[in-house]
Amino acid sequence: MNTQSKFRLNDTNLQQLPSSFSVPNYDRKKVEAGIVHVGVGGFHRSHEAYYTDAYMNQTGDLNWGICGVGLRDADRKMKSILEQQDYLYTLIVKHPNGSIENQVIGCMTDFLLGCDEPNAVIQKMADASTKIVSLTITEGGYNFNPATNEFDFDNPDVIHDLANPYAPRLVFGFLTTALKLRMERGLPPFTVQSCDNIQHNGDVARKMLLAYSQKVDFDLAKWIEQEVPFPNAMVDRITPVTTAADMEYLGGEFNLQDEWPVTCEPFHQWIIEDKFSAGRPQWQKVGAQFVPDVTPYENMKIRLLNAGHSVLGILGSIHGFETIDESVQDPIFSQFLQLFMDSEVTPILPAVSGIDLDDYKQTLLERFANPNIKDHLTRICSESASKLATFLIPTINDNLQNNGDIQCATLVLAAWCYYSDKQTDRHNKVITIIDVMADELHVAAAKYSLNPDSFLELTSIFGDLSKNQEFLDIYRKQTRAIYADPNIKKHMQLILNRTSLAVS
Ligand code: CS2
Repeated sequence: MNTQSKFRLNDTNLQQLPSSFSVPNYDRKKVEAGIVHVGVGGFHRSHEAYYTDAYMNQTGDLNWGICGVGLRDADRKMKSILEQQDYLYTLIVKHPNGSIENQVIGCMTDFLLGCDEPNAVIQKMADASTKIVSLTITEGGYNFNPATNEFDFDNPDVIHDLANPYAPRLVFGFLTTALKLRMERGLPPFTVQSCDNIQHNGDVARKMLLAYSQKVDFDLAKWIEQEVPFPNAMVDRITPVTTAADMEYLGGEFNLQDEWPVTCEPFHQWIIEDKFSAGRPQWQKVGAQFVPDVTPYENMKIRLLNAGHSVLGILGSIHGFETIDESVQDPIFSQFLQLFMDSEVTPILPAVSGIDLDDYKQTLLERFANPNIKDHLTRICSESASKLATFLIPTINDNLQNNGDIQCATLVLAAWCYYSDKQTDRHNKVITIIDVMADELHVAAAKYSLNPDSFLELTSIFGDLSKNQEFLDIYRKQTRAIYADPNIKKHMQLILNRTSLAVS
């Protein structure tokens, strides 16, 4: 343990870092912010900012710095830490063999807090130097009603934003006023680039922005419709929540005081539709891929990786596991995941050009097993209502239509009912559940003993599944079995036993 006093991460102290650290090789004072990014969390910092920093290191093109934006009070901490660190932070890349690469990311130039200075955010977006406004605002940030997929005008923040165009709360208020200013000033629009993990993320952003802007100004909405590109993208890099141990590691090993580093896996992937109104970084030089249509890549990633995470997450939580690597180390869990991917997802995925699905699935298992990425099931299971509705339930529906298998995916829903009802693992240990629908999920699931299908009545999640007899027969049998004995591995094993993958 190092006992010397620590030095803070900032521009001046970069030279004190050991040579094993990679640091920006470009002159940070010359970086211009061509990108405004809303939602600076771990994922933005391990993904888009990582690619942009790598791009600057490689090409010396300094026109694509990132001005971070947070909209809510909860973003104040990020702003204040990044400000103190000259907008630098450490990316701690953890390999499965235990080796660690530490990289200081330098492409962020500034950070604005929308709830304190909304006009500064609007003016920054409206400025001619801004070419791209990118977003990681989570599914909830898109403000659609999950039952109808339409923009939710009943949200009190939307009502507030319509009345206060220069002091909005939600991203659509900011984008609309900034684009209006650009239209009035005769400037080209910026590209709206969603980096959220939702299918057709660009199309969703577009639909929501058009709905909102139509209420503000019809001509503006027409202009947005015709001029603003919203490229869809598939984004991927497993980024667990930063822990105190990550900071202690930097302090203990290197005397470095970084108050909010990011830990992630080495793997990263970014597949983007090439539609940009005012230029873009040549991210392909550092591994991003530009394609005409991202749909098959998104489907593959969401249905295998994200759904796979939920399979391990829900079942693993009931078993009493805490992290993804711990779950996937268990042969029953890894074989169950493999069976889910092979027999329920692969048959319904269209071929993906340039990708060998067997390799992709093998790599997924290896990524999940990375023992140095302690990805907690609390993060994986957070917002399961929206995740399962988009990552898993469509797979069940597709299989029901194609006479495919639904045993594994249905077991996850049956287990999720038990999990939402009891909110404990099989040993009665309380599970932390983070979900905007947590109360509704609990209320619906807790009626199980009165009505075994009560959980399925949440139609904004399950759609019409409760009307499908084939699904119902399996779901009822599985829930009954789990309520009788929450030893979830037993039920997974039963499904495995019916296949050649049975654990001997
Ligand atoms: C995870 C994702 O919680 C989740 O939904 O599956 O955050 C996952 O780690 C990322 O999509 C990986 O790119």
